[in-house]
Amino acid sequence: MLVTSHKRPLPSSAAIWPSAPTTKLTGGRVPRVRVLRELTSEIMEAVGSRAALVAAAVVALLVLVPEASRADRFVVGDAARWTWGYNYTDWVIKKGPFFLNDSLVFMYDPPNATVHAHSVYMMRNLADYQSCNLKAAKLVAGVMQGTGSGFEFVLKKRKPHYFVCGERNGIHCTMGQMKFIVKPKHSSCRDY
Ligand SMILES: [Cu+2]
Repeated sequence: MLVTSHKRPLPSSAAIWPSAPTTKLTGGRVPRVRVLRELTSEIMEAVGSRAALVAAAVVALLVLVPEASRADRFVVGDAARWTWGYNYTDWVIKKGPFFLNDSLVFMYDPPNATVHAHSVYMMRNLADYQSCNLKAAKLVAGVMQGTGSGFEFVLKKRKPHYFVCGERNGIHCTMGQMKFIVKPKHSSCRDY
């Protein structure tokens, strides 16, 4: 029990029964309200740390859950997934706007005899993006990372993200249209 775990003894064993007549507690000299107050403070001390934790958890849930539940998850290309020839620039226009903490899921099969290998790179700037120049690009997900439930990229920064497929020296980017730009907006700009 909470009270017995406390190191100091309670003011009176009868105090755990606030409904008991006050005459039995102190001969009727101490008003019941004082006994109740002592009891309350004892219990508050005993459970104080736990109560604080619970309160903090409740506050955290209230603050975090609505925020987290507002983040959306997008499978890049929807049913087409991450593949040669799909127009991802159109897809972005159709799906946007995107917000901070939304996530993009890249799904693609590992390379085999019949399927192109794909990957995800991030270009450093617009010029590299436009020319599909991969020299300074950063690898985001390799050819094996799009399998299963896909590779999830969470939009954490409010900057333009220049995504491209880096396969065949940029040919998937230039000829295959495997490129798109996402600049997430701040979550407070969300309409709903
Ligand atoms: Cu590709």
